[in-house]
Amino acid sequence: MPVEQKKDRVILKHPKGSSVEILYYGATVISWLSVIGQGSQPVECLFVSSKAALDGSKPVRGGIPVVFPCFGAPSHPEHAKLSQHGFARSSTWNFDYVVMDNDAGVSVRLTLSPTPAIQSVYPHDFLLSYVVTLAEHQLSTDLHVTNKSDKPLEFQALLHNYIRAPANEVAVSNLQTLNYYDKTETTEGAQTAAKVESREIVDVRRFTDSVYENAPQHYYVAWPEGGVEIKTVNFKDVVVWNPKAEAGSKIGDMEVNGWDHYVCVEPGHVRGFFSLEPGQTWIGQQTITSPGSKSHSL
Ligand code: TA6
Repeated sequence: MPVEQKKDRVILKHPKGSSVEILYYGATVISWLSVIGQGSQPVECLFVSSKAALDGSKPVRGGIPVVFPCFGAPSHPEHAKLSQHGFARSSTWNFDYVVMDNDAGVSVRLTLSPTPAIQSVYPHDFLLSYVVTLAEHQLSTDLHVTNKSDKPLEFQALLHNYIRAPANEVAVSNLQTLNYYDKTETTEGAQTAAKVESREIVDVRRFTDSVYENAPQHYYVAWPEGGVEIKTVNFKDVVVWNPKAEAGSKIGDMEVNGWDHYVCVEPGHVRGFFSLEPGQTWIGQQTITSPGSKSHSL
């Protein structure tokens, strides 16, 4: 069955063996099993902490959380009542319909409209839709934001990818010469000055929390036994994050040494706010390809 709807999630299965699992809570992709070689067993490409809550009690620690309408601590006057990373990842989305179901791929659409809980903290009328598409070796996740109100909707959006990888051997490329903001140096809310990325290859051997601005929207995340390629549209910025023990040990739902098993490479529009005119729709797209990932055993 290519699309299996369950009580709290939907599971997409590709005829060649890959699969993806999406919780309705947060529209959070919590598993992407991708087939690597012909006839090989699918490999899990995403990291979810063994201590993650999957019952809707709090945002999932791992997978692909959807960040909207603010990234990080709220800074926009309209976001004053929101929690870090906004409400999209902690709201229950609706299964809308199957977009595609054939040998090329399986795709579903989920939606989120203002619930009473959202309306109590956020003044805008909007429609979010999230289209998740599974191909044999690729996962695409597209966020559509429609402004249903009569005034401009100013937002940030980001796809918080937890890529399963041996963190100390990861190399993220295509970031050289970009301006970035080092959040490991900021105190609460303080802004750091921009740095310029001088490295051809960015690693996460130490605590890393870097917000790259005006990025190329095409990244390689490589490690000795595999890697993924990320291509995006409209996500002008990208964040690279790994808390290491320094910050990771303070994260309540992070498994012990969990930070050794992932790197977050997060396409977003997070420097500044996108202003969406009434009635208009903005679409941020990403496609992650697992060309040669081999199993990364924990
Ligand atoms: O995207 C990186 C980041 O903004 C880090 O600063 C860290 O806070 C991470 O997100 C996780 O945030 P969370 O609210 O999920 O604990």
